[in-house]
Amino acid sequence: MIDLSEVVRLLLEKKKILILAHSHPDGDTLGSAFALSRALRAKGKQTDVLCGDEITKNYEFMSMGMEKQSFVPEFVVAVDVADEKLLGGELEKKYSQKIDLCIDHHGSNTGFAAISYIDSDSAATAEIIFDIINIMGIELDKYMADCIYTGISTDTGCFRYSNTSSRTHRIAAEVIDAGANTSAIDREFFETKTKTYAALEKMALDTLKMYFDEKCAIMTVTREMFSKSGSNAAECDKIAALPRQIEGVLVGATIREQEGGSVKISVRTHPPVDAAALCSRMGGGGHIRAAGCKIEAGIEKATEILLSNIKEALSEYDEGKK
Ligand SMILES: [Mn+2]
Repeated sequence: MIDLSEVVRLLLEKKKILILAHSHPDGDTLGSAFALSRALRAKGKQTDVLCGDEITKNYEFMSMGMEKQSFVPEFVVAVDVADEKLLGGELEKKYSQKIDLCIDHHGSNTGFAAISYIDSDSAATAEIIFDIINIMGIELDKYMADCIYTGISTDTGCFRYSNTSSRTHRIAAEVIDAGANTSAIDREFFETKTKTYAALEKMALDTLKMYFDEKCAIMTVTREMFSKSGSNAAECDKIAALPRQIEGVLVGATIREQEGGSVKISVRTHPPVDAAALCSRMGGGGHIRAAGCKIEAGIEKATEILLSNIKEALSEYDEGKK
């Protein structure tokens, strides 16, 4: 793998750089993309950020802070994108096999880009972007600071998840010194629920079931619940954190019904269960404590598949204890 100064050299030798975020965007992919975009513009580059899905209102401060530029890109960079498929329909079609560089922190990254810089020790891709900006010798402005803080805080559950390192806190300290509006960002992402999300959460919690000596909790979100609550996939990301919050639970999973008879599964684990390993058995991937997969089956069948894989993962652990 190339080192970060090589990544910086590659970026600085190009003039027109397109940055791609993953579909169903989160704070890290967008914060990383927009902070990098701003930094490259400070170096006199033309840049633009594209995302396959609409950018929701709580991230609008990022897109509205950077006017669109249109150009034919010389260099295409994907940030926080673990798999080309995660670019989403249109972008995947257009840029498949045409990504020059991927900057990411998913250990499960498929290596789809011509060049990849993957650091799975980083809690967020935004930590890597922070280092890139430093190497470029650019002073962080408030906009970049807000973007990077959003990426780091959202990927660490506001500095609570086990991926949070001393480096995470050091970078947070630096972006706070650069003017990041942490209290407003924390309030927006960790202390605020839309009414539609609250309604969805209530229905989803009603479906919660415990398995395997109550070490596993599973919640199901149907399409009907989306339409009844008025919520949508974009605002229901944080729902995946709920099952693991119950005491004694080592594996929390959320099954979300999709259009066309498939489901998306989000898995959150506590040690010693490896969420990425569990999801990779079902064709997905992610991080050690947070991962996901898609199953081409209805809720009932998908639940069976999920349960048998969780059972196996938990029994490996029980055997390890013997
Ligand atoms: Mn991330």
